[in-house]
Amino acid sequence: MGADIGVTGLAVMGANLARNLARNGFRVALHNRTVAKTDALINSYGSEGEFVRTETLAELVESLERPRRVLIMVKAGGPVDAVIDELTPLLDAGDIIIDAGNSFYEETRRREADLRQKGLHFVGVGVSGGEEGALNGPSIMPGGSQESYQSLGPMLEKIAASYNGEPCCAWVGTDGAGHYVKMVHNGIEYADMQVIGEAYDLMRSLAGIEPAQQAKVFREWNTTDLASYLIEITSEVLEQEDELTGRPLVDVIVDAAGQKGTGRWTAISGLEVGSAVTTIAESVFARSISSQRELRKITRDVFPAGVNQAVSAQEFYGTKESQQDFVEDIRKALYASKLVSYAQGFDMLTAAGAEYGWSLDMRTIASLWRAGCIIRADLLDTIMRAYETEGETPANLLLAPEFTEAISECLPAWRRVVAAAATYGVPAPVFSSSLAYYDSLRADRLPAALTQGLRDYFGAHTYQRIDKPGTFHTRWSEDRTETEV
Ligand code: NBP
Repeated sequence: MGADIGVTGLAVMGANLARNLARNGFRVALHNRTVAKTDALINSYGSEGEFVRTETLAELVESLERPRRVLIMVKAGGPVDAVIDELTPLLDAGDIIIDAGNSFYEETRRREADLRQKGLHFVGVGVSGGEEGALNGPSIMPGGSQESYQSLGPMLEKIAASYNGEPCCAWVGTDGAGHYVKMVHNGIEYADMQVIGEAYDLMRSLAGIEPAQQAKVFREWNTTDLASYLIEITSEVLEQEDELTGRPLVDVIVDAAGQKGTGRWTAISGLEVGSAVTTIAESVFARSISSQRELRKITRDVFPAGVNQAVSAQEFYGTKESQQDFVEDIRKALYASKLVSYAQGFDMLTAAGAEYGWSLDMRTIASLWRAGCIIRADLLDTIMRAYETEGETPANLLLAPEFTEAISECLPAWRRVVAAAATYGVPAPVFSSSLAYYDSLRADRLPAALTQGLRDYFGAHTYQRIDKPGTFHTRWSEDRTETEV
């Protein structure tokens, strides 16, 4: 009997996915460029299920049932192409190559089109949940052809996380749709972490609440509509004491956030598909600024930090209970900003669906993120409800009744927090830009009218009028009369 699936690339993610497949009763053929990794996996976990050891890709392909399914889990970029190039001549029409790494969706689209010509299915699959998710049940976002999902879907659904008995895995759309959805997931993840970071910073800088005490605050918040995996683990990180110094661990960690690229891709794609993902982009920039440590040091010497920050929330609010009020305000600002980041994420999915011809179902996408992945949150149930009624999809998530209500509820607090941050010089880029996004969407008039006038002045870019159809230009350098063009 041949193996049900082959996995090539047995670093942490591939090894854990292979184990997950085997634990779920699938016969899994294993391959890794460096054979020692294959042996290490079999030696340590061989008893978990049925594994077939192979040393070459030819052997891997040889060991599989037809249609063959080969899952690639190697480093994104060149290595994926290298493996595909070696695999392709070994496969037959109808076989399926699956790329479950964090590939850029445009590369997935290119690879899919290329392999389709050769009669092969290429399925780009977004996998979220890190190492632990890969082993015990990740959130899985497959793209590729619907036909390939017939063969692959049941396997993926079996190893995926489940939420109320429903698998967090469903076909999301053709070619690169799976990797696109995963990319947007990561963009939202960047924003989720940044809003949590800003809440922590404001509580610390303006209300003097120490990390251990904040751990309790976040634990409490995890019982509110903010309930989510990231809020839960924030309390664990904040209460951790450094073994070496006895200080809160968060105080000895270098304040420069790393990034592997998916957040940046999300921001770039937002620009490309014409979706204003300001909150997500701002989160990416916040990480970039954090990493400019030398520039930050020089700037700090010129404009010392903390000079205007050493104020208590009492000064800002002027009441005795102000610290508690301030914390509640921050919770609301966090929630409202989080809603904006999800609204932007779904807005860009809608725009990308139109751009790339994917029939993305927003309700399904929200359902996939409810378990197994990093952004799992109670909020996703509310988002699903917003997309529940067919034909009544809100133009923007903020316009779904439950969100409209929540935003109105949070708004005064949100404004107070952004004002406090600006007044006392604590950076809160995402709280502020989310609020600006909301205010921009609801403004009666935007200064874009003036922008259009300026563009017409220096570049004859023309403008439209509010009172009649047509395109107009004012002869700025001549007699300043208007012409219709
Ligand atoms: P890595 O991204 O560290 O890649 C290591 C694997 O790639 C090894 O198996 C290595 O083989 C193989 N490889 C490389 Br490098 N170049 C190769 C080549 N030219 N030909 C064949 N194999 C090659 O592994 P990972 O951290 O397990 O991640 C795998 C994928 O999953 C990535 O796309 C990653 O972004 C994505 N992902 C990771 C996480 C996470 O939490 N780590 C979460 C979600 C998605 P070797 O052993 O011979 O060097």
